Amino acid sequence: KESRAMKFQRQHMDPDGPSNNSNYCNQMMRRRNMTEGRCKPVNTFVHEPLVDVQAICLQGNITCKNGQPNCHKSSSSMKITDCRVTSGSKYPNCDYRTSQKKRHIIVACEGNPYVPVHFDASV
Ligand code: T3P
Repeated sequence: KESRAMKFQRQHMDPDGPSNNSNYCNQMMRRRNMTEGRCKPVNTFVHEPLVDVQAICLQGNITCKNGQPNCHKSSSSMKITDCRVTSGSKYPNCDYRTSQKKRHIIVACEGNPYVPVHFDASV
């Protein structure tokens, strides 16, 4: 079974990306299996080395949106792409808007090793 840490990597890690095109989210959301059963409404891909994203778990500790204490905010801004489903998108034809940004990211970490398992926000 896929661990929560592996699920984070599937849903949120693309160190070598993005291929700079407006179809990035349409392609990646499908390729990473986030368009099965429904179109996942919002999802962020991070374009930084995995070790740098894992290191966020040792950086500023903050409260997550759901009230849990295990969120961490990156000390540097990171290259990301936000994917947001368009208003006209109709499952199973999931249509996304692609927006590239540089932001601090907030992830939830769990386990031993203590690694990212959820993407909480970018700021
Ligand atoms: P997950 O917990 O699998 O990482 O909040 C619901 C989902 O939306 C959650 O999935 C994270 C995702 N999300 C992003 O990927 N980027 C964002 O900026 C926000 C707000 C949510």
